[in-house]
Amino acid sequence: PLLIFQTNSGFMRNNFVKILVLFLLFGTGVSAQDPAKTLPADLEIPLKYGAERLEKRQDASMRKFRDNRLGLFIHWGLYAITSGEWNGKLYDGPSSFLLKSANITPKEWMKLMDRWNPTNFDAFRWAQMAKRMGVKYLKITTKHHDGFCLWPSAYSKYTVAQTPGKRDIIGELVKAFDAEGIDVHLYYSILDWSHPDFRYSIKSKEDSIAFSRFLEFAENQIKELATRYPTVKDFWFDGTWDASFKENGWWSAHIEKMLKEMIPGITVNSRLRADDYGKRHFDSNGHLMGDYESGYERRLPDPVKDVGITRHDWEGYMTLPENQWGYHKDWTLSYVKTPFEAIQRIAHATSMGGNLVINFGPKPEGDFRQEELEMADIVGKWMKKNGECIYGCDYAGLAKQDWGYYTRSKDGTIYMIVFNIPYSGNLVVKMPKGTRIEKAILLEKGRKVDIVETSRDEYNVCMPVKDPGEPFVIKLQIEENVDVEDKYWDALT
Ligand code: 2OX
Repeated sequence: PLLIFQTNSGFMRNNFVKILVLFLLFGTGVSAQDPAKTLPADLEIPLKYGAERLEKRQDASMRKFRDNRLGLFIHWGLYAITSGEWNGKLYDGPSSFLLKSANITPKEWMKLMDRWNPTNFDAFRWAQMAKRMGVKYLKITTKHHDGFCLWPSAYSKYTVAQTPGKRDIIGELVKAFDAEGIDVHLYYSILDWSHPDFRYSIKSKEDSIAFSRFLEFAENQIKELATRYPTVKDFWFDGTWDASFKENGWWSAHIEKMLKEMIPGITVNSRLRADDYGKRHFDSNGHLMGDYESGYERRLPDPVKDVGITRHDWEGYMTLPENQWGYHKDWTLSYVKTPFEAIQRIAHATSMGGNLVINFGPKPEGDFRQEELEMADIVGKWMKKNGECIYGCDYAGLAKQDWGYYTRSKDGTIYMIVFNIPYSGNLVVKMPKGTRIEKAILLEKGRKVDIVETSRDEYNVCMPVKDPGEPFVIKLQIEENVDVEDKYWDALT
């Protein structure tokens, strides 16, 4: 039926066809996070605010972003003071949503500012903890949805400067983390519950004028952050899902361009971006906007079904409880992930060519909770031993096996990160045609591990130890372009 339309000429008709084709290909239910199906070039619709490029960025800053692999998210703000409780009632949703869930007015909420005085906050201690944990970057909330700013912004009256604490939290963190050689990424929420000009949708001329003023305010703050903290490596935007924002895709393209002019090499997340038609993350032609996909929040891509994500850079986000970002006093309300579960997610992300960011929500005084310190400690110890299978590593291109995850280093070494030990004691590896496993070595002890070729391009890697007591890593040295003697018979079926 499409061919009939295509015999008609004219630009409008042509675009109509393209949009129709887009609709037929993508439907309407495709989530922004789906690795994109792409169109043949001649079916693409012209976009002013779509993707900047079709391939991964390969410059030094992007390579550093990618090689970092493990990051620490910190959500800190007034919600830490409430710790999930309002007027004696405990709310089990995210403490950072208390303003909404407890129906608190911004004016009432901002009275918490009188109690912001984090006397135990020591940016250097935070940086040392991050170093011990093995994270290569920090993502810090400069302004969360409530609008409270952790830096003394000239454009808001809701900032640290108007609290008893006074200190510029962002400034101190940038200084301390820079000194430790840990990259700093700035989180900024567009969604703002306390700014009078914020709108969820544009229903009138007045809304339109107010939201334009709001975008100007946000731009001023973003510019202010980039000017005050020029050593930061990334801006991470959140709260961009509302209709008002989606109708202003031009602004998101403008902000990306502005930041890239202000701070050469800077990276921005796909969540910043909407295109001409309000399509987010991936543009109307299916191409990733921003520098990396940022939709895997509190979940990770399926290692088999979502393997298409390996075509893009991406970053996933993990909370310790089911859904708490800021400090909440009661962690019995949901399951809390253990350090080994976090380590499994780190391996999972790297094995699919992505980064993992683990979130902590410090207490109002500036201390981390016990569970977080323990997480930092155990993750750090594991990374210290096994980090070479994570940092600088990528998708290995091999079929997922039940024992765990593969990663591949730049020199071509394959890592097997083993989480599940089979009863047989044999770890199955299926190699591509024309390659051969030359040698298998236990990463930690450097000891040789037995390998048995079991059939065409298939091997058993024999379990080197009975119970290692923690996830362990086997390195495979691979020989490529080998002419394998054809000793196997294919089945006739
Ligand atoms: C989810 C459902 C309804 C409204 C908002 C959300 N939401 C908020 N999803 N994610 C967020 C923010 N992103 C995380 C990184 C946190 O900052 C969280 O507040």
